[in-house]
Amino acid sequence: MAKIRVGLLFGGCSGEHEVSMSSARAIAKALSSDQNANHYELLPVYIQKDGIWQSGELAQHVLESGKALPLTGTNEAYLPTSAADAPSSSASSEILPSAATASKLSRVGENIGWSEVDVWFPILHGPNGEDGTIQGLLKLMQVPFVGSGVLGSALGMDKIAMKMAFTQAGLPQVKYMAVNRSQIWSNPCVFPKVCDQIEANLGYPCFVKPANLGSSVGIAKVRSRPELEAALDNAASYDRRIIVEAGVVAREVECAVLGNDQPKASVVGEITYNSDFYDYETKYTEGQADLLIPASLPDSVATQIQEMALQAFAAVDAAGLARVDFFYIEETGEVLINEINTMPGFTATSMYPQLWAATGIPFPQLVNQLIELAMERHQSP
Ligand code: G1L
Repeated sequence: MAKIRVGLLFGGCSGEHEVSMSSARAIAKALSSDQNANHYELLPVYIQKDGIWQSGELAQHVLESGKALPLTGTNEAYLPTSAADAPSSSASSEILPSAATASKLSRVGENIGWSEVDVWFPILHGPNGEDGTIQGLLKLMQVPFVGSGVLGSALGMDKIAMKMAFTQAGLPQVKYMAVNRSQIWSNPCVFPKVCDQIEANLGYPCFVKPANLGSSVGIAKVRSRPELEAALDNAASYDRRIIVEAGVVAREVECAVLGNDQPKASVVGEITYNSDFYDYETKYTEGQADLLIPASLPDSVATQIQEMALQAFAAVDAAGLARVDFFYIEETGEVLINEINTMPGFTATSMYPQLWAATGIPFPQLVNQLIELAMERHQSP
């Protein structure tokens, strides 16, 4: 049987370039594992931090080395063999365009072997990858891709729209308020009123977050009016839409979902960390957060979390996979949904694959299933 050609789209313009890289490397490794190597052929496509697309040997090299490309110069030195060794610059430029030429070519994806790909793995995060834009592109091209479509990806990215979908589905959440950049910046009469409302409705501590960023950039925990004002101003520099959430004292538990129309929920895991709250630093610094799988919870609570995870998955029209994060308030037994992540961290040590490993689906098999789910959804959208 012919091999399935898997396009691995990774890197990207967001702050999560490195996470994307390590997730892509883990997926690439799974696809070339003993049990998978005969079934799949890998076609890596790398998006540089400046948005330039690279395929072929260059992308392969980035994937293998795990190192981002520098943004200036011709990148020829970074090619492992033939192109870098080519005798004359004119000859090598035929094999690999200079950065300037490449930007003209690859911005529109001209040198990418689009038609050679059977299924895409869009391992991208942030404003230009997880908000449904890449999914829209792949949908227009009519090729199967892993994960949620345009709607699910967009709702999974915008914290305000996500919470509205959860409210509509009857899922309990922490109190929150949506704020616009214009309420913070444009009108000096409006801003104090907005802050008054936040204080009255949510109190301190509360969390200020840009609505639309995949990472934790621009997030702040605030405990006073001056901190609130500064945090709103700062968050407004990242996004037009800002969300303020009431702080809760709770355990943070997560559940993985896998499937399309009949999705399954994994065992529940817990995350604990050393810093005051889960910031960008903690999120990506090895050893600062600990995963406890399965979480030590009463059975009834674990079951409730799994049910809520499946409801959340359906509420945002997710597909393929999602990690759903919750607050568990031990004193009252309450479970609140925090957020759904339609593109969770996907390294071998990330929560999502670990949850499935503990539920009986090892990493390579998980990658297999995701590809099958992508094909299935493409056939009956
Ligand atoms: F393609 C999948 F499976 F849908 C997928 C896409 C993206 C899985 C995981 C991710 N993860 C990310 O993109 C990342 C945010 C962890 C790296 Cl940037």
